[in-house]
Amino acid sequence: MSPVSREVQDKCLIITINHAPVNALSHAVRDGIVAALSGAGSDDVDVVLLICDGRTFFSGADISEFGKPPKSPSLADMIDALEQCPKPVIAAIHGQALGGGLETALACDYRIMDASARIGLPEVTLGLIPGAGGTQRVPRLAGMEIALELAVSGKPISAERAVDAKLVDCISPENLRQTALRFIKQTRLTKRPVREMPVPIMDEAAIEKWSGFARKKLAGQTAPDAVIEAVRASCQEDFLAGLTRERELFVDCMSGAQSPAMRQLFFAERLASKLEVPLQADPLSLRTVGVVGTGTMGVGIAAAMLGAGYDVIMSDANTDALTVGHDRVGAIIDGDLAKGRITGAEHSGRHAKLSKAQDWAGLSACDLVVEAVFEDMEIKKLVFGELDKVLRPDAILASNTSYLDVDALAQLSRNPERVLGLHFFSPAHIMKLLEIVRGEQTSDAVMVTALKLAKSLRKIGVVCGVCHGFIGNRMLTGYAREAGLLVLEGASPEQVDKALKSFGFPMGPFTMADMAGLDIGYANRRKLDPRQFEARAFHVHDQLVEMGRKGQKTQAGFYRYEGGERIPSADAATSKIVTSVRSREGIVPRDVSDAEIVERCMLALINEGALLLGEGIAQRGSDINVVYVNGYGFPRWRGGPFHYADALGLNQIVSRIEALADQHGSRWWHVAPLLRELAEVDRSLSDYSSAISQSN
Ligand code: T1G
Repeated sequence: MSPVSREVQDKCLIITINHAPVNALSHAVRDGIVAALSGAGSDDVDVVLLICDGRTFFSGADISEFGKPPKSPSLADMIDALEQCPKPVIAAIHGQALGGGLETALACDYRIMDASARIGLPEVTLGLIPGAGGTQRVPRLAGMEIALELAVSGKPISAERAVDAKLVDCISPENLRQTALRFIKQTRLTKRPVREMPVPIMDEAAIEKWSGFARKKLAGQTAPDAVIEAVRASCQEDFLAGLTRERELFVDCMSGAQSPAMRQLFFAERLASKLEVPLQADPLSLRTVGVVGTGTMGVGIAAAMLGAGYDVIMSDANTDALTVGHDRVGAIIDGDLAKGRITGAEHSGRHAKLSKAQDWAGLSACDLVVEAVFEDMEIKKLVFGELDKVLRPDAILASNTSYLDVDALAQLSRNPERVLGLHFFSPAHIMKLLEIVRGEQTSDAVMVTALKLAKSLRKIGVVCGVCHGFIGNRMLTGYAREAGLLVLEGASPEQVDKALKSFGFPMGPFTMADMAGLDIGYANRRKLDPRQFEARAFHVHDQLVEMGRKGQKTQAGFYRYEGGERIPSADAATSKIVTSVRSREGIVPRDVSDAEIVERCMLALINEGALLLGEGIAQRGSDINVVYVNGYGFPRWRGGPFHYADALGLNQIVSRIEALADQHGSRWWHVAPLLRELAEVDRSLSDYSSAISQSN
């Protein structure tokens, strides 16, 4: 059945689209709208109303159709049909009109928008540019500044801003359909195609501003420059020439390597929070969340929970720390109000939902408690033991541990099935990634509840099994190991950081280590079995810590940080330490190329990821892309470690790892069995799923 229906009411042809889940402009929708418009020529029709059922107006072109043979009518054909319709067309927008959805509305003669709706051009987040006239129509209606803001930032704007910018004619305070029909009755409607509006005035200042934004915030991505070029073309050429230029630039982006990488991530991020083997369990109800430990992580977790509407009770053995932590959460709420992110009502509501427990019993009403105390198993065991006594048997007990054995913690509970890991990433109220660590005994109901919690927090919940470091931190050990060994062999920390920053990371491993605190890794390594890691790779790290150089927090680590600033400067003291460690190890430094740095760090990351995927710690390969892009700064336009590996070619990776084993020994350089297996049958790491492999 077609997702497009039509009816004529008071000489108004109402075309209604209902194409779940988000009214993407799939072929059936395009075809249905073009067919419906053919009825507009009738004398019974004076005007056309285009409106969507469901939760939103068109969310854009159907991304899942990209890369497949195009099916007519194309989006451009549909947009032409709207613009050439002999009767005035009104678009009624609710939810979000995004990408091709907004471009469809711009091909209409009038636009009405629900007060809570938003419009945007997010194509750049997919490595694309608007390809259906958006870069030409928005500047004609609203000027270059807003066109560049929408198309380069990719962020939607509110109905209020849309009306101010003259992209939309009026806001509907309530029932959108009634408002639209009333507007039609009260307005002398004419055809007013945007393409006939005057050529926009060039705004070089806006181009410079948004080019600077792209260089800073979207470094390495090619779509931002392409979209700026397309918007620029709207001012220099007639409409059709501008449309042609937009099309050329769109095709360039579509056929490049970055868009497939970013589109793959779009779907991977939505797939990550689904279980390969669905669970038949209902989620538990969550209303009150306890957070134990009020350091940076605890504060972020509390703020995130408040932002999702939960009541939050904070607890800390140290009452001063509890007061400080509680006040820091309050400051985050106040900051959100000051920045206009929340309303006054939300601000006071969040403060009202935040409280402090004076003792363990103060947490007894919690439906979920997340412990975010110091990363020490003995301390965590103590906390779990106390919580287990005061919580209801069906209350969920979660650890925010980033490495430790969740199963060992579960053994301390009378109800181990209620225990799991919820590994947040700092700052927890901002970072989107949440590793949901499933213990051996974690119940289905707790897992389903955790996935629902992640969605309510607007985080990407990635399910993983129990191992040291779960997915992200386990892969990080290989990456950090190679970085450390490369410095021993002859590279400087600055060179390693620079090479990986050029690859696309926001910062290199040594800058990151300084930021996290070198003493954290130092303490963790002392708890590990020496066979579990390459101690040599961290001798410089250890010596720095023993000298009191713990990183940013002490204004010196691998780098120096002047005057409390966070800007790293190379430090001769570090070079001296590197030299002394090399001579102590009997290493004669050699030239190390940037290419070798990138290769060894990437292959270590990929191989460790393939090991843990083969062990079933991750459900699927694409989850590892999601974790590394959203938790560790892997460049989004490269799609994640496994997308990058698939692009390099798994056979190439296998042979390079074998060559590195010949050169550096096979203690760490041994090809993961799954990697070798997939290479042999020419399959993809990103597409691998443990469930599929079990069924095959
Ligand atoms: N195409 C296909 N599927 C889509 C889709 C789209 N445009 N948008 C969402 N989905 C699926 C998604 O995969 C998920 O599927 C379900 O809908 C719910 O999505 C020519 C070239 C609209 C803000 O970039 O931003 O137009 O997992 O979980 O959190 O110039 O979806 O349920 O199977 O995200 O409520 C431009 C992308 C396309 C918008 C809703 N448009 N979508 O968020 O739900 S390119 C976009 C979103 C284009 C033209 C260009 C969000 C949303 P499943 P969800 P949500």
